[in-house]
Amino acid sequence: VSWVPGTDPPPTPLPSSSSRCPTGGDSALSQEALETLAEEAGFSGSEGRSLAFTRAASVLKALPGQLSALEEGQALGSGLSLSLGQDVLEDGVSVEVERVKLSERYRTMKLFTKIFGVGVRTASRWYQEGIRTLVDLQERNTKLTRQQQAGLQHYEDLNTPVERGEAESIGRMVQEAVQRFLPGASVTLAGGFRRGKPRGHDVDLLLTHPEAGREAGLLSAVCLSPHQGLILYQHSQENSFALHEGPEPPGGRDVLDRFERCFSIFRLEVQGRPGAARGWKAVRVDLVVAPVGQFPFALLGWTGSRHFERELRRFAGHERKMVLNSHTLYDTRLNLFLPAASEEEIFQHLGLEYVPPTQRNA
Ligand code: DCP
Ligand code: MG
Repeated sequence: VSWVPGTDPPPTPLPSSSSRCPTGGDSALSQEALETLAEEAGFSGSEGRSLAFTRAASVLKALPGQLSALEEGQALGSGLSLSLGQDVLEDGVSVEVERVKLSERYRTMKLFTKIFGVGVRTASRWYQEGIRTLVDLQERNTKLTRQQQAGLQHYEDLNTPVERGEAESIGRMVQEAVQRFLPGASVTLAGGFRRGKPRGHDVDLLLTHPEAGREAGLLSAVCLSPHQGLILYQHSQENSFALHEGPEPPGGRDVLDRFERCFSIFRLEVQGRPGAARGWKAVRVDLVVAPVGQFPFALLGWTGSRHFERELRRFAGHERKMVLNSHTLYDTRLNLFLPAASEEEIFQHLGLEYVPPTQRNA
């Protein structure tokens, strides 16, 4: 059974685990290999397969210590057998990963989707139009949104990891601006940095104020007025969440939440940057404003990882019949919202032991 890119494959039974393992004998099945396959599946519009690979990568990350290829194969079996064709199982995953990495489509899709503001659909359209490089994009006068123009202009910086120190100084810059407009408001570093990662692709900052309602409009003050020269790009979205709308997850599938939010690119002064002619660097910053009553949910939702969030929400739904999102937790059996003043209380409502941010990296 082999799969056709763009379609989800039929379930493939694993060869008996005692005779061979799904990694194709001794070919290394690494987390990176699985992530490449997940990415490639996403590029082909096959979200189911992409998710299966992501899950398998995550299982691999969580496995204790050194396992034999066979044990590894057994642990990953169910997720992988659904996603890899028989031919891949036989030839070895590493052969398949190499094929993917060398393919023109994968390489071009990767190049384009790394532009801020470019998703799989746009990248795929450009690929079909025969565009292959960033220079092609410029020379052909391809129509770009303002966001994509900024993404292209700062392509190199935005694809250079943000160091923790850089994230912290941006946090302080925002904190100062916020204090000027709304004394008492707080700024919290969320995302991967809160999970203890030393570097990340952007800086996720969560803003709130201890008095409900005072936080409204804070972003336009921070994003638009003070540091004209410091913000290279920004677009804001107003808060569109209303409790009376009920417990449904906010928005469509692609909409994470409905907080007042500012997607921006900051100009960060950096000293002694090796090889750089200029003393600054463009950094992606997401600013999100949460009313204090929703803050613990927003913090939990914006700390990630994406995989942790997905699994936690799935657990809430399947095991507890509750709807968890970045705004609220709703109990569908009791028909009520469960308030929480901290992340700890959310875990308590879910009947789970508290998981500290550094253990949410799966
Ligand atoms: N998030 C989510 N679903 C999305 C977008 C975000 O659950 N569609 C949550 C989980 C993420 C957090 O928001 O961890 C921040 O998103 P990032 O994309 O910034 O991811 P990280 O901060 O975890 O990683 P990175 O280091 O790449 O920034
Ligand atoms: Mg982040």
